[in-house]
Amino acid sequence: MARFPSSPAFWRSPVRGPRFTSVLGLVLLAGMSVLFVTGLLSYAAYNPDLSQVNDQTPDKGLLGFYLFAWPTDPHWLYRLTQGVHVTLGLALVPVLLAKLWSVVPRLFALPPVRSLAHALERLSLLLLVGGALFEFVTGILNVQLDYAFPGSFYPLHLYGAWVFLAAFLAHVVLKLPAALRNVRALRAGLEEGEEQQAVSGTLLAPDPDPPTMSRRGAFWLVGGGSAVLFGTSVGRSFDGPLRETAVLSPHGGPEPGTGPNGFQINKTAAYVGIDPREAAPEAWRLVVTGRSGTVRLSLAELRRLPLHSAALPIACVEGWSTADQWWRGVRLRDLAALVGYDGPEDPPDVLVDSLQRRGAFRRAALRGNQVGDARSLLALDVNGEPLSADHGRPARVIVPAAPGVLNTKWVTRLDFGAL
Ligand SMILES: Nc1nc2c(c(=O)[nH]1)N[C@H]1C(S)=C(S)[C@@H](COP(=O)(O)O)O[C@H]1N2
Ligand SMILES: [Mo]
Repeated sequence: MARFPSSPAFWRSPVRGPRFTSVLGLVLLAGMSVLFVTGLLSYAAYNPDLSQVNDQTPDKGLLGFYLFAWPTDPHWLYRLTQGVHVTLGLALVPVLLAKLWSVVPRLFALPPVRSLAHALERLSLLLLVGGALFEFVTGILNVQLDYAFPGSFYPLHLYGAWVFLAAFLAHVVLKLPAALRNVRALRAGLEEGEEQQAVSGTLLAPDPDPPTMSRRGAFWLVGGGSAVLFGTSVGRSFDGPLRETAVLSPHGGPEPGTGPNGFQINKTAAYVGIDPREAAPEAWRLVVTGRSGTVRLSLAELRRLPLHSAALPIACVEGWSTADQWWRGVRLRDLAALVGYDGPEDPPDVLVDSLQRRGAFRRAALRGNQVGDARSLLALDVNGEPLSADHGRPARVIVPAAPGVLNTKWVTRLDFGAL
């Protein structure tokens, strides 16, 4: 019988046991909760309910119940929430794998279904394990491999998160009491005894092999794996030599070089097919539309409007971000005022269009609270120099606290109040 995985005696690792599983389970309970919350925040940060332009899951229905106007303060908000989401997600990979390994005998236990309740529990486990693996795989592919998906990442990762959450809640309700009991017994230094075995069924190997590693050693291995992933990822949220430590992370794009424009680039002008003639300062025109009509501005005319500065980061959904850069340009709200929004009312939303004709990204919608912030700019300069071609020359949007994807580069048109 011991030759078949359905027999408890088939599983011989002395590391397996309710305590090992419980400790990992509690770490995942805390970690996955943070991932879930930061993930939902990331979705809200896109202004998905503002315009179809921003959102590719228009049929999200009730799942959008919690959406709110993403604030512009503190200006590093998305840098923090998304840095935590991606870095923590990567660091939890060893914990997730160890947890799944620790309970794998359960997968084979016979009979497969003992009762209706047992059948429902197994179904929830299928959704739990499937959901967790799906979220980790789609998330990691997105940050490592530049959106390698059939269809869009956002709906897959969003719907997957809700399926996972439903199963996760059921699992926590069923298992948390036993997990806490096991960990308390561990801390009290009790021998792993009959009670835990009764609670947790087949996890302790009835006929263990001699240990090659203590359980403490196994915890160190998992924790060490997490620490290595953390240490080789966290640098993507910083500039300079720290970014170089993010050896497992693609650095977000081509090497940005040095000088005022020497910070992270997502996609280059050449990559997205920007025609250098269209983006040339003499040929380029900005079209601004609004309540009172349409205004066309050359770059020289734009530079004669009041110019303002703001220190703001770029924070990408992929988890990397830059430190604050000094942007200088025309306030979005001043441009809105040119086309009829100069009264005391709330600032309008805006649809931003770019010169880009290739690839998925061309346009973005910003909400009134973002347009109205004095730090939201149509930037012409960064760190004291005109924007480089790759950072969006001649003009790009920069908004405090917003995800990088809303900071449209190579802007050609702003439609205020159009949504
Ligand atoms: N037109 C256009 N604007 C764009 C993008 C793009 O692909 N095309 N990428 C966005 C994304 S996803 C990010 S993270 C930021 C990156 O800005 P940077 O390359 O200047 O760092 O630009 C945003 N603006
Ligand atoms: Mo991005």
